[in-house]
Amino acid sequence: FADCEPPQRSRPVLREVNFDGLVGPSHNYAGLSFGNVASARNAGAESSPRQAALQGVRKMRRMLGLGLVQGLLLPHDRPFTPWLRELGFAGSDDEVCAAAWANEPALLANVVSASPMWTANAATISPAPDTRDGRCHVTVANLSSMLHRSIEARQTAQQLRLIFRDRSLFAVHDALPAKLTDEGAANAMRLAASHSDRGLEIFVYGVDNGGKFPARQSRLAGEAIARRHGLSDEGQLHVQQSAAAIEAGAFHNDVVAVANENVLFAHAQAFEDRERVCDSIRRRVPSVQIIEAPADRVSLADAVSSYLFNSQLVTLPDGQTALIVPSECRENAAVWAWLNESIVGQTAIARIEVIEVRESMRNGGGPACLRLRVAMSDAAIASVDQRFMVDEAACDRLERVIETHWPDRIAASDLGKSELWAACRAARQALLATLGFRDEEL
Ligand code: SUG
Repeated sequence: FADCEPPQRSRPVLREVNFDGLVGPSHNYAGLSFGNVASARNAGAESSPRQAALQGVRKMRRMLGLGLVQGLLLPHDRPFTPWLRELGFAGSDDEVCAAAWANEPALLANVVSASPMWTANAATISPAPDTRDGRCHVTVANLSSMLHRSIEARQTAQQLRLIFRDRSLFAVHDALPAKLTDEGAANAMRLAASHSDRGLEIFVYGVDNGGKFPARQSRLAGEAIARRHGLSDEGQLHVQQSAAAIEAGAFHNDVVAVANENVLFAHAQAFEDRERVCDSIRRRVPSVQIIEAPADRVSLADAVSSYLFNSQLVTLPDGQTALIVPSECRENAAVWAWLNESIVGQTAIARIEVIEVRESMRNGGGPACLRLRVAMSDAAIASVDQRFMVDEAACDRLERVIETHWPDRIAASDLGKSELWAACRAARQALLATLGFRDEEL
């Protein structure tokens, strides 16, 4: 009987690839992100770059073990002296760093930061089914709200152009002008019947209205991205993040909401105009399942300290939806009780996996911050530069290079030491050599 049916128009099946940021050898706690309460709380504490990077690789292994497709983005060149040279510091690399440290330690801290590890902030992605020309569009984030993060765009663009090199399948756009503050996929969500279907892309922006913390994503940035990516009017929604969420320390939307296929998992106070937002989503994605945490079960403070919504919400190969939560969720009684009593098995979320990314969490970066998700067809996956794809053997290689070269500890006073700068450069060189990159490529 099936044979008599008209042939279905072929529509490629898309799978989500998570590109995790490998934690760089300079990972430290410099308290650089105003409005990010974890970054402020841990300012000056001793970090462990080696542990941080190993935690990241273990996370990638867990994802592979779940049958998911995994990629990675590389740590940037740190300390990034070209930026200090633009500010007028001169001499050898070490002289430039020493002069910056003597002049204003914060300047050096900016170019030492390992912040490119949070690849949810690398770019905004519009998968092929959503765009006018049928290509996957990528806009590099300018990250212009925070000085240390504004340094990232150039090196990020370079990597993304290497990865998504097939121009018949991908379009990589440069960052927007700095005034249109843009923090990438951390403030964008996509809802669709499935990854392969045309989706609704939700851009979440903040408004500065005299609160104590800055809004880091502008409405104009989301609108510009939707335009340059060629999204239809029905395929985009621009939503205001609630001022209460920003004030509680949700400096990105992905601290209070996450979406996957037709599931939206969010705190009830994530958006400014909750009813209207939910209504328009339901109208445009009829199959949507909205799972909300009520404030009387999970307060905004609990959401921010546990990073419940910074979990990865993923579809497993058997079709089940899993929530990959940071271990801090298990340590928060309210969050853990709510998840187990009301969510797992009672909603679309069938399963919870707990992972440990404590070193990153202490800078305000949970599991979802550490990954850039890109829904791609198998042909598109095959077209990417395979040096950025990760399997078990690649994890082995990464662990070996991290164990050999990543600093064990970094204390605040180490940032000004030439031994640390040399160690960071050598570690990155060893990584690039291990993965087969030539110097001039990155
Ligand atoms: O931009 N922390 C990052 C954390 C980014 C988390 N990303 C997402 N939510 N998607 C930030 O605030 C702290 C660096 C320091 O203080 O040393 C920092 O940059």
